[in-house]
Amino acid sequence: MRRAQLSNFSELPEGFDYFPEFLTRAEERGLLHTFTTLEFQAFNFHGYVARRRIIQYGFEYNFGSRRATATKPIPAFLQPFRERAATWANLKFDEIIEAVVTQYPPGAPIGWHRDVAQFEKIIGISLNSSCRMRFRRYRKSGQTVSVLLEPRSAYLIQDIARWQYEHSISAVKDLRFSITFRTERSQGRRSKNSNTARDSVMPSNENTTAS
Ligand SMILES: O=C(O)CCC(=O)C(=O)O
Repeated sequence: MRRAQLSNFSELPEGFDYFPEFLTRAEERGLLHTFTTLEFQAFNFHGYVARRRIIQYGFEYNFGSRRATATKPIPAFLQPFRERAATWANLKFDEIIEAVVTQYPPGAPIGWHRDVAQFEKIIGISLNSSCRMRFRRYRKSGQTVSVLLEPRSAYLIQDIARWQYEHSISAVKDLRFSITFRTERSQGRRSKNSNTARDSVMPSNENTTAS
């Protein structure tokens, strides 16, 4: 497994991993072309419409009902990357049950949040432009650390980085897309690093998360 040569990599929470050039340039071009055909939807968080737009496959999460329900299957164009992501994260292909493609127009951020508790591991792939992902302890004080996510790179968030930290992305300078793959969090396999009492369907900071 390759790791980013980043000066602050060692400061990032345990459970975060980074894979530069996870996609080839040709794969990135192909995906960006496919994305032009997708019908992205506004991300609506309790009536607040965020600037980023999304399309969800496999499962979709409803912030009103706080439930993830089955939706259209993960499409063929994402399958090779689902498989690659599963191999990198030591997962079986079908453990990845959800895929979200997100479009960030210039200026769009994603605010501080910990992903909803129905899901466990997160693998994110960045396309078209770079952005800065930040981490800080979830509902605790402490410093913020950040990592540059370059186009074609992937990151993995699991264990401590998944449950004891929240993350955000600063407003992007240029159009960015991401593919987020998530595994199911089974009741019987609750992470020892999670804190059930705090497994709310955050965002912990609704204003910035929905921005
Ligand atoms: O765009 C990304 O890479 C991050 C997405 C994210 O944090 C989320 O959808 O919860």
